Amino acid sequence: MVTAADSAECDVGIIDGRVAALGRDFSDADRVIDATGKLVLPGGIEGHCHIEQQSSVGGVMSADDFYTGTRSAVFGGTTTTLSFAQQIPGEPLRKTVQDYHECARPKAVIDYGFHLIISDPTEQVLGQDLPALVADGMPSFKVYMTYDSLKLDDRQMLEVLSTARRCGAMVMIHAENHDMIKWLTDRLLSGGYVAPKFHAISHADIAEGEATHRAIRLSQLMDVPILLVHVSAEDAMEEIRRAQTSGLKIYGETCPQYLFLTQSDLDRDGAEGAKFCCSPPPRDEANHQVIWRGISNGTFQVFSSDHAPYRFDHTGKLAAGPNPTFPQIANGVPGIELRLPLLFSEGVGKGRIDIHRFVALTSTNVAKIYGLHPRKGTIAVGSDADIAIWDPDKELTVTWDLLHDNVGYTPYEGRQVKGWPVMVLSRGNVVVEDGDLKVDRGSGQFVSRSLSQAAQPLGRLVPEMDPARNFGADLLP
Ligand code: DUC
Ligand code: ZN
Ligand code: ZN
Repeated sequence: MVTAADSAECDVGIIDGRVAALGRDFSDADRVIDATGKLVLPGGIEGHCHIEQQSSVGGVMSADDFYTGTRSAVFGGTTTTLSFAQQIPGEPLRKTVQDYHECARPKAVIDYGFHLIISDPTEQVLGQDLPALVADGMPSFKVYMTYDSLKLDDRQMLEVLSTARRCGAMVMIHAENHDMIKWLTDRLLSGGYVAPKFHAISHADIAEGEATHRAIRLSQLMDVPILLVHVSAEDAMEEIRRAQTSGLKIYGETCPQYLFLTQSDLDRDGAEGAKFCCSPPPRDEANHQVIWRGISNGTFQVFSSDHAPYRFDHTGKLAAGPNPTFPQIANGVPGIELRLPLLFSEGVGKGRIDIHRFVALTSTNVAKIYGLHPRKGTIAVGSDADIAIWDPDKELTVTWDLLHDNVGYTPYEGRQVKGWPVMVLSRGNVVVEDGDLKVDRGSGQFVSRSLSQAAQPLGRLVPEMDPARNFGADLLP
């Protein structure tokens, strides 16, 4: 049995869905699962995925609903998902969230929660709706610095950060410089450079670095922690590292596509490259090494899939036609099922990280940052019995046929992996066993989350925000 901190050769006793005891030779159980020779780990927590949500480009619906999305997650060792509830401008935020609840409740096979996406931070939203939803167990939201339909300007970002500080919520930030991307896109299109591979050129590495720097400074002015999501490259990563070294509460997330895919994957025949278009885009092998460094030295606390699944047909990647120009392609790659096996195989298996860091990155830190710990993210007395039993020696060649999503392809086709979850429990119920799903649709439950320590302000004010040094002006929320 392994957690982020410890390992022990022991039995795990489960009563009423929770871990009741850790010890030896618990014999009088209704059911005994023999995990000899296996690793018993906390179930993964997927902190970033898009399920039954429209794409930010083209507005197409994701290929996975809450049934196929959570089914795919659990076969890969994940027992909780946090997907997004995306604000629809003009519609009350609570109504939007209710709609996502209605989608998830009858379908999810594991527990789930929602982060809010705020694209229209009106006074009503910031003053009333968001604080109410935070109090209702959704203490995290995402904002975008790019995409025409989602982008907030710096002033709006400050208002959102100020609200987060007031309510104790965690803000996730998609950091890319919108105008750099737009300018590059326009120049590429007018030069006739329209193929999917030019998506990677338009979303320049320095556009991510610049916006990451700016997001950190905005959060510093407001004295509120932030989490930079889907970090792809050295420039952005070093901004985060520098901020952390100076003592700021800045968190970082990265994803499999920044370890295993490159921009060359976008350079395939016809529209095939569209399968690999995500934002930020995959970079190059040198950046893979950099991202591994950030995973092993603790710059990244969270490893997520950013599962944003679109089929390679008219419902998804090819919604604009069989040969879309790069800005017409829905952004995102699938990965919810392979997130843990890829990191286990290449990280733990190849000695880049130890098993405790693996658990921290994929489960415990996610639980801590988003207010799920200690109920989830660990195996401890009183925690939910969300458990993945891993065979560390099981070897597989990835092919989409093995997976349980509704996407029709995987960007990781043909990769060899060693280590696979062979049995998965959610609140003590066996969900996956012998390659079969053992529960019905709707067996997952919404998890109400609490405020996390990670999201609470540092209390370190820049001079201009500090009444002791700004002639007594009271500016903070
Ligand atoms: N941002 C995400 O978080 N996911 C998919 C695409 C995007 O831009
Ligand atoms: Zn994003
Ligand atoms: Zn995403």
